[in-house]
Amino acid sequence: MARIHRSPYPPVDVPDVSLGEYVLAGADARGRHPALIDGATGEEISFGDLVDQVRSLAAGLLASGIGRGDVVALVSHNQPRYAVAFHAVLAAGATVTPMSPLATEEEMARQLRASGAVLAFASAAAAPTLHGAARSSVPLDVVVLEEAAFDESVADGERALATGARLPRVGNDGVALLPYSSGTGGTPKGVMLTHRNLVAALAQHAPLYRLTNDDVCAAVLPYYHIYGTTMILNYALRAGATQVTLPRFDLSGYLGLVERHRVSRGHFAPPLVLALANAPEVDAHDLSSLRLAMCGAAPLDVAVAARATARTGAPIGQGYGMTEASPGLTFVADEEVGVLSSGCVGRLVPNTEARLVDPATGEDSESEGEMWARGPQVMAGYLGNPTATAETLVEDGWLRTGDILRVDADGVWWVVDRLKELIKYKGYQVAPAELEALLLTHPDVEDAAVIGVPHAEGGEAPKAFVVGTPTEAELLSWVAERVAPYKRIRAVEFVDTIPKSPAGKILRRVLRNS
Ligand code: 4UW
Repeated sequence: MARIHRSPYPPVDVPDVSLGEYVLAGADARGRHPALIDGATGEEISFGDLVDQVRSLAAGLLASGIGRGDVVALVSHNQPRYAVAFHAVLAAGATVTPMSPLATEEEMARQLRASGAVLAFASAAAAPTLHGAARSSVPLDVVVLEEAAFDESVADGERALATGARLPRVGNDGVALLPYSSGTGGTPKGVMLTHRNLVAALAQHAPLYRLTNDDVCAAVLPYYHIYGTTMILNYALRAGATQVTLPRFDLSGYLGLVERHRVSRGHFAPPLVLALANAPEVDAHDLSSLRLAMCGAAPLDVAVAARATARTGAPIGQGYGMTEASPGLTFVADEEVGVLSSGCVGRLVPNTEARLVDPATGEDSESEGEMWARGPQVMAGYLGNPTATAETLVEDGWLRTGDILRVDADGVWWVVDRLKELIKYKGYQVAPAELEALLLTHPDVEDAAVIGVPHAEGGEAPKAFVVGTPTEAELLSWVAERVAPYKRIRAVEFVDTIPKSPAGKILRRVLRNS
């Protein structure tokens, strides 16, 4: 018998509007209030300017033939224009596929091909790699966010609007965002998140995560990851809060930014909490503006969290979820941060149900098992991959998370273990299957398997077991040339054979215990 756990919060209404309409609803009225500030250059976009630029760029995109059904890649570090490009693509009726600007040419080419992207917005730093990807396999135009061509597209659109061009009604049933995730196994797949999924994700947090237009957020976690997209970029825009962007995380940059801009709310991942807990320079900064912080994307060590709180003054609450759930499933509500144990991940967000299924028996368990979740934030499926979709979205719309969770009698949840193959390096997804496939293309590698092992800075990191003759140093640098930095293999062990089941499946547990 299914044992269904339900959110303790009253259901929220998920309005029937597009993501852009929902997120930018109050923006016009906010006028000159700063929406986004570039922490590196000081460049600022107000809410009023953001709406104008989004509308103009959307009209420019429509005039150049981009619209409903098209996919546009967005490949950039955090900067204010990220928000303009993101919402303009959506306002034109098209879909954003986000990607790390540090991805290699082959990684970019793969996602461009798989998503069918017809245009890309890129940061100046990512543009050369993207041009390379476009030349080698996927012809597409690249508009660089920091260059004049971007301003010209906005100006073209402004003229088009002035002479009567209209933006389409976007609705909420289409795919707004197509991030890539390996889900519960295999290689990265396009996660189809509809406008409705993403509006729901924001609406579901509204009673729990109370940002106002007095809040200032530091956007250091990348917008291209679902945590950054939903919990920072779109949440802060909807709430009228100001977000200050940093191109990449470095502790000094972050601390200086909190102090200078009086950042009120922390959006953390475990490596940032670790740095706040340990680095001496934290004490040299006035962090008194930070009133509350959230953390997610990977397991948080309770002792480390307590040390970070002691030094910053900000209690830390966790959220838990995954790309396939837009991403939030559980969350520690503001008023319970510092009240509930910092090791827990809070309660089920509104309109969300969960089951705990024993992976050994397939039976529902009362308090611990693989979490299956259901709610309006759960993806429509994987693009062009009905097999993976059917394995992940099982009967009656339950999303298999691939994580083992526990719930107590008060409805408070803990992440206990990860069942799926995914490795999380600093909160970023690393798919073992992707690294294994790459290793097998090395001429001197006969067989290979990859697992996650504990890593001081990254939480965990990929380790390869290899049958073959290359040296460790050679193999590490060969892989490093071919993958984004966060996917690098950090250790190699040479073995005689890779343990496999009779069906040929790698026995990772055996490797883990070896
Ligand atoms: N504790 C332990 C956690 C936790 C965790 C995620 O890259 P993805 O697909 O997605 C994310 C989502 C992060 C996120 C969700 C909800 C939320 O409120 C928030 O802000 C505070 C951030 O990273 O990886 C999904 C996988 O990451 C692990 C877990 O294995 C999950 O399936 N994970 N959050 N708090 N592990």
